Amino acid sequence: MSPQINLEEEFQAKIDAEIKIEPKDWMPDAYRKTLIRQISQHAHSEIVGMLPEGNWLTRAPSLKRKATLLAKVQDEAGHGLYLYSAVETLGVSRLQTIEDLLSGKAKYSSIFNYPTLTWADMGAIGWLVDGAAIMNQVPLCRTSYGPYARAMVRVCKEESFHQRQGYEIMMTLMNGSAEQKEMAQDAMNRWWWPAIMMFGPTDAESSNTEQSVKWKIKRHTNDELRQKFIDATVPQAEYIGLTIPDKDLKWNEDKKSYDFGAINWDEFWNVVKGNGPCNKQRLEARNNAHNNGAWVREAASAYAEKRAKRMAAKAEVA
Ligand code: BYC
Repeated sequence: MSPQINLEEEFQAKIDAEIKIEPKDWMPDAYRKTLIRQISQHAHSEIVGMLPEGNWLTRAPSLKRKATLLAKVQDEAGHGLYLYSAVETLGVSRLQTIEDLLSGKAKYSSIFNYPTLTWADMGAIGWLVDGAAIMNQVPLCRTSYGPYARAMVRVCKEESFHQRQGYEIMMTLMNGSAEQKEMAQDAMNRWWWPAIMMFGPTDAESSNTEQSVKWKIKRHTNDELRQKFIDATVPQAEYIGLTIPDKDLKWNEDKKSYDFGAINWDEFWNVVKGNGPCNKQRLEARNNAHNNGAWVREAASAYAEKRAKRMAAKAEVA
């Protein structure tokens, strides 16, 4: 048996025994590559995900709403930072990872390429988008790569607060005037299907799931998580009087879950390929933010250089 095969078998045995893989452990190149891809896409999603909600910070209907939304958007920035740190432990530089986003080479979640047209969209995003994120990310607290799993624990606690604040916005609107109810239903109509698509292509079309499940990077398939999300969310919608925009949605007593209508995969791939309603706007905003922050990076690295020289001179004197 070649030493490589031995290493791979030992690696898989560790995964099967639920032992976490740590940065300095041996890992197959493909495992490292998959993690770099998934964690960096996840980090980019958190950062780009600040934009649609950031759009409403100056127009929140009260000081309390503004403070809550501000805290949520800041949490997303924090999530991005933990995740960029986790990617760095795999041997890629943060700058390279960020450049891949800015050039359009790297993917980020399709959901953030839709516009936020009304205040109710803040409710729909918190409830549905963060709700979908929790469904996907709670199992990631047990993902096989240690730094990713540990980052996800705090992320999930915060996502849970985000989901509740979103649902509470929807509930308030549904207890309000006819116009407010209409606004909430309109947001539901626009965000439901994109939220369902967030889980990624069907298992039959998903190129990465089988191997990622074997490596316990993913604990569930895309379709399993999508179904769990639908089953959990339909009663929440019914409770506050919202209608799910899917005429084929129906409880299936045999499988004890909901059947649902066909997903528009052409729309999904179109958005993933960069042609969604806001893709260009999102990348432009990120590039502008990066360029406007150049002086901060220069100042910080000049200071670091100066400090290193001072320390070296001190060491010489001593
Ligand atoms: N959008 O083989 P598959 C958040 C790509 S942030 C765009 O199933 P995988 C939040 C996929 O990358 C939410 N692309 O892939 C933030 C792959 O292409 P590549 C983000 C998508 O990786 C702020 C191809 O399609 N969450 O929650 O096994 C405010 C085939 O797919 C999407 C995460 O990133 C998509 N929706 O499974 C509020 C969680 N779906 O890379 C909320 C971590 C698929 O081969 N990520 N693609 O060229 C994951 O769990 C997995 O990466 C996915 C996809 C389930 C997303």
